[in-house]
Amino acid sequence: MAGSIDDKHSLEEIETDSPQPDSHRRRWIRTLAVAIGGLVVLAVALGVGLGVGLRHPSQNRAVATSVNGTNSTSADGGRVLAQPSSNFVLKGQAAMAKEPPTTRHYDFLLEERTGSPDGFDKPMLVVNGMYPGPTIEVNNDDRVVVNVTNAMSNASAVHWHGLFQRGTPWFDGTNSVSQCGIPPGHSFLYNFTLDTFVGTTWWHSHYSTQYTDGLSGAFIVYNRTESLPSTPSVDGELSIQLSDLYHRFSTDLLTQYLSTNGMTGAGYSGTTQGNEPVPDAGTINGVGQWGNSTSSYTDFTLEPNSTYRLRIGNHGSFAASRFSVDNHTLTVVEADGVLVEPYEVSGLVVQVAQRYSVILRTNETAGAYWMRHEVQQDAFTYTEPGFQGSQLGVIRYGVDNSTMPSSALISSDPGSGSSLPDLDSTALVPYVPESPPNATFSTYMTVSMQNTGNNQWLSFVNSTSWAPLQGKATLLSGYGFNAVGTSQADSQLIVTVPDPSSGTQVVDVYVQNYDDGDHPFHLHGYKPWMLGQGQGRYQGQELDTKNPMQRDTFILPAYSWTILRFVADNPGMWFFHCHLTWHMASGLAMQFLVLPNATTSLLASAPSVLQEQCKIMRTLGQTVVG
Ligand SMILES: [Cu+2]
Repeated sequence: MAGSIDDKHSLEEIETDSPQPDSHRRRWIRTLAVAIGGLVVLAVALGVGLGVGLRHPSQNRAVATSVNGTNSTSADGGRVLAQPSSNFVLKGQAAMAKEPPTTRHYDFLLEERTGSPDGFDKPMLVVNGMYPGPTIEVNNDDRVVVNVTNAMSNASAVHWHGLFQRGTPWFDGTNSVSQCGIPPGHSFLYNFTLDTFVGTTWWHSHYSTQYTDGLSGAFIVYNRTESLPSTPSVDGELSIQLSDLYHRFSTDLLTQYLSTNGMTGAGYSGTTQGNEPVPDAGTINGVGQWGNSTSSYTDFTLEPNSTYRLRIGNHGSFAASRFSVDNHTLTVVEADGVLVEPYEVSGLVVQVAQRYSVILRTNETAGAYWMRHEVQQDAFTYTEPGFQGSQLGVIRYGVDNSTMPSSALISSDPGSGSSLPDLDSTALVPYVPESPPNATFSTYMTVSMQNTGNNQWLSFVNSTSWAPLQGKATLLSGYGFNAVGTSQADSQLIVTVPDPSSGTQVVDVYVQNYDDGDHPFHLHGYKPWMLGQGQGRYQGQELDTKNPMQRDTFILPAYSWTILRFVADNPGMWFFHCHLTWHMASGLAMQFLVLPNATTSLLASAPSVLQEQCKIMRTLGQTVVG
């Protein structure tokens, strides 16, 4: 990917509502032509998809589909396509702020294709033929409309991570919670506003382990009036998407992970049941290096003596990601959409599903530098043969766009050129101080992983190991609405936050992690304050109620307590779960039903396609694990 900063067209975006200035007309026509072409492909794929999905509607279809590319719906060999540079060279806040509020339309075609992000051919699930999928860039006062067409052989759902979905909880895109899955061959129209969310986030499939196979992309919400702390202006913005990479299809891995044999077998040693699948490699913006395939790198050619905002996300499934750029320090200015006091680091570890913005200044000697993604191995419990955790990309400036960094440095990280330590995420301070109100409602939960007999390991929140409903969704099927406190029917642990007699409920969540592993938990619909955390048990330790950090994704460390707080003013059914795909699929999830009366009122205006697709899913009888 040659990332010229002049190349800012977006092939995926069809802006129909805003007037097009003359200077943009040619670009717009080209975009429209591409869009029409895409719609033709989409229509063909939809037709094929309908055939694939509904040929045997009464047949019980297993989710573990073998995807080898031969059953692809595409007419171009079924390979993952090359990326437009606009997917990673962002329009940026300054340019976007000049555009009037508008409705931004996107078409997402979900397909099975063969890709080789690191040179190893593997079955993938991708949007519009690309891995990562299209980057969504919007202003905070825009409306977003995404028409998702499922041309895969399994159902799907697309989640917009970190967004609040205020007033539209059914567009949260969470299988078994906010919808029943988009059946194969069907489309679903997501239509939502951004509420108060601004910053860096991402979208991904929230159906079983599908995003592990490639269904993810960046989602940037620009704050029209934002000014970064200590950074008067930036000259460019880049998307940096980090991920671990598995060569095997995720449903195969999941089946083995949940089996009584576990991840054992040929080539593995020293494993025990319950150990999570270890990835083979990692990627930066969908490109990695593995085995003898070490010559492809994602790259950016930047302007010298300029300031860039790198919007970094870990879109992976299991491993944390360390990011650094040789000979450059990075200044952290945003975490999960929250501006933070500038924090200069040599590198930073991004936990699964977390995001950061860092400032990079191109003020070193003109040249090419490695950017590094070091796949963190802390949680690995066995050795994956051929594992390649050191992944590279290129940032260059003041030189031509073919200049490469020294190959001698590939295996010899020179560091940032400073003695600065890496980011300590617990030391982040919100740039705009805010103190949470006092709590009115408290709930307590434990997180653990248990051998449930015969070496079948499952994950538990309290005494419930979550499993997805089939052809039902908790929000749409009344789960928890008549409950007081906690309910756990059908493996759905739901805490119903009661409607307050007056004012708004403020919820404290006490979580005790009994497990020996760290878990990156994500709360949908909210961005809770992190009031406190510590080893062992909670015994009344003082909480941080003066400007605590707010995050939508945070680590629950091994053998620790964590206390979160959120103002329960967003009606809906909100998933709270470990973002490691293997753990979610083995049950590490619960739900908050917030404002049940207001949610019931809202549901009267939910689109009928939700219930229609639930009915189709019940007819298909498609079973899904996790
Ligand atoms: Cu976990």
